[in-house]
Amino acid sequence: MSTTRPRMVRVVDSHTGGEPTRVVIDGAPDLGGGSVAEQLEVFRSDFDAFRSAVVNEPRGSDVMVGALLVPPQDPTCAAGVIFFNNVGYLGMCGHGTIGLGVTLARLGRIQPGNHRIETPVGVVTATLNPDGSITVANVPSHRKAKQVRVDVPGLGQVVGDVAWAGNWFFLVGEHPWKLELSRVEELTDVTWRIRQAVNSQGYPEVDHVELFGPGVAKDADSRNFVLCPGKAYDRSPCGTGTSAKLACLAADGKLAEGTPWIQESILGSRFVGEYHWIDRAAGVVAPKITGTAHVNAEARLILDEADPFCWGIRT
Ligand code: PYC
Repeated sequence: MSTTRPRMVRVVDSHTGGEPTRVVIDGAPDLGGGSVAEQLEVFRSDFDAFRSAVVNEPRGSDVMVGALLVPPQDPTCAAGVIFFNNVGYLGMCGHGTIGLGVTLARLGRIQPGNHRIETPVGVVTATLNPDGSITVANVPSHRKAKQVRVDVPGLGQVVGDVAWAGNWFFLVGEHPWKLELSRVEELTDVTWRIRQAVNSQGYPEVDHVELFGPGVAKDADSRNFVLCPGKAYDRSPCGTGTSAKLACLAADGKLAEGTPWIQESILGSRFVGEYHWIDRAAGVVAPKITGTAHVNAEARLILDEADPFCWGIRT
């Protein structure tokens, strides 16, 4: 039996289109200040066990995304945030920013209007709209490589674009797979193989893979399946993934500036995206994503050193 008093961590859970976010609001380690990018490095090197304790089993699951509130360095920001998952850290997280927005609104920490938030990859803006939805103005996004051919063992050649939108994506539009929830195991298997091939064939930075197909709802422009870095699939349409799609559509001249793009997830939940050019010649866009989230738990996590799985099950 441990004599150390268990540590208590206050969290608020929400889901955005089915994808969970767990915001840590109290009991987190002190990361020492500085920019949020600098605080992420301290989190990664000194407190990675805390990440695992919050999101991994037995308290969390492979699909859980954590959000650690930290002091922003930028004085114009309402908050700083570091997003993390079952295997590490995210640059940005669109569904997580929407979850963070409804969480802060529930706690009375933000009112309707615009709120700047510092992330490790730049400042984003979360707008709490009068109807309770959140619009996220994401970091500048661009396509790095068009129509990259990769040889995927067991699948043959797959062609896709590489794009940055706060995380790195490989986006595949032409493929034989049906984007249906009942096929999640097959979709996970193929996107995992694609990711490994993309990583070994020139793009080691890519850690998300997206398959696109036609929307199922009449008004949807597209449906996607998004594989996240730790092999869980995104239940939402993925905010950074939808931003990456907007950057590719813009670069191909397939979607006009300011035109709404309805992106469905594999569950049928949706984000509405649009973009504006930042630098047309360089192909850099400012994407915006609107979605809704629902708070579904407020809890205190108990971190008891006497618990053999206090720091989560790490694979
Ligand atoms: O919504 O950007 C997103 C996201 C990234 C990973 C999971 N969700």
